[in-house]
Amino acid sequence: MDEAQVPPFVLPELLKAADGKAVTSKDDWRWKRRPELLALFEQEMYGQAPARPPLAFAVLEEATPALEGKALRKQVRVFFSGRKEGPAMDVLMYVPATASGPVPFFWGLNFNGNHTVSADAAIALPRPAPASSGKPRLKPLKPAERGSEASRWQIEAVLAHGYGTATAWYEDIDPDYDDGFQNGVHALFPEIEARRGGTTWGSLAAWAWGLRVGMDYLVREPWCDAARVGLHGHSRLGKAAVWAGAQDERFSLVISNNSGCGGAALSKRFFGENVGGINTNFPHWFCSNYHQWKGREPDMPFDQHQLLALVAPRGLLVGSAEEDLWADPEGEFLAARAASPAFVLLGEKGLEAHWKRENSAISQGNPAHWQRPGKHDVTDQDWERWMSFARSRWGK
Ligand code: GTR
Repeated sequence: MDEAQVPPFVLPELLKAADGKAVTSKDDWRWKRRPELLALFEQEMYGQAPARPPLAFAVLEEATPALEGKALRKQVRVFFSGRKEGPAMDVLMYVPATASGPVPFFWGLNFNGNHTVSADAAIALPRPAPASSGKPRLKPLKPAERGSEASRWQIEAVLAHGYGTATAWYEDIDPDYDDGFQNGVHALFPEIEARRGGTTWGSLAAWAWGLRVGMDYLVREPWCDAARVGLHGHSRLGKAAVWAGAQDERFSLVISNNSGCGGAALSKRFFGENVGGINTNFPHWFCSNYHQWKGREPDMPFDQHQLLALVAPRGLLVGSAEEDLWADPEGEFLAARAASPAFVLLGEKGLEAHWKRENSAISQGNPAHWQRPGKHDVTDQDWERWMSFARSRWGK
């Protein structure tokens, strides 16, 4: 990965509609440009998801004191079929024990099961994936240890700031391997699978759909102040979070952490992971139309700044890590900056900073970008920045 190899590139227009007319007002954005960009990303990249089911859930655990009295914990199974059966995700929630009413929530998927986000022994273990008629996994899942990813969740710190936190295991929504879309939520829609084509949803769209189903639950959850839900995701789950947050305006802010190619990073910089590589390594992530852009980044009629702009005027924080070159920190920053005119059009401050290779400061305004030293990960420093950004949006 060599910065000198980055080709010259021109980004597709953000504030010009497909008919060539300039987008100059909030109404132009809302009624014309935003829907056309959403359709573009749906058709060319992530694929089209079906309507979400009517909410169906079962309480697995009622409010229970947890974390040495600092929290209340609750666990709820949210079904994807619209009935209390079939594929479902288990949502784990904590709120501060001192909360006297609904609190703002952070909501995000985890990689290895709810039991990894805290050493709390009462967290239900993941259920084994149901037997599927698809391709079996090449490698079985490694059993993950309780609390093994606690550093990525910082639950005590989140609670100390007065916020709630909710998470579910992403493989409850769709197992992350190329099985021909026979398992997970794809299997719930055989009529879609029977005519799978270029715009049919892949796994990222399924995870994004699951995040939105989770929001369908959170708006009904008495613990949650549904007007202040921050959606966050790291890496592939950052890609899913950005797509869900772009589509669903109920999320008051969106945090993309190290989401890279197919997430916050510009594809046309062709630095780090690229469209060819990601589709070869993860053929099930995107819709098959996206595969046609393998090696053709210069011809792509869209790029990720246009996706980030769909979050406007809600809060958007793009997080990068200095050593995470695979995700292209500079491409993540430049995408946020190129998305900024849409935020400004909608009354936000925008992102005016210039790129710095070593830049551990958060840029002010919205969208915001933050880069910390270190590797591809989520750290306590990230969470402190996310929470100060949330505080700037949500108030006390
Ligand atoms: C990598 C992939 C990235 C990123 C990452 C992750 O293998 O190339 O796009 O998604 O996995 O999710 O950890």
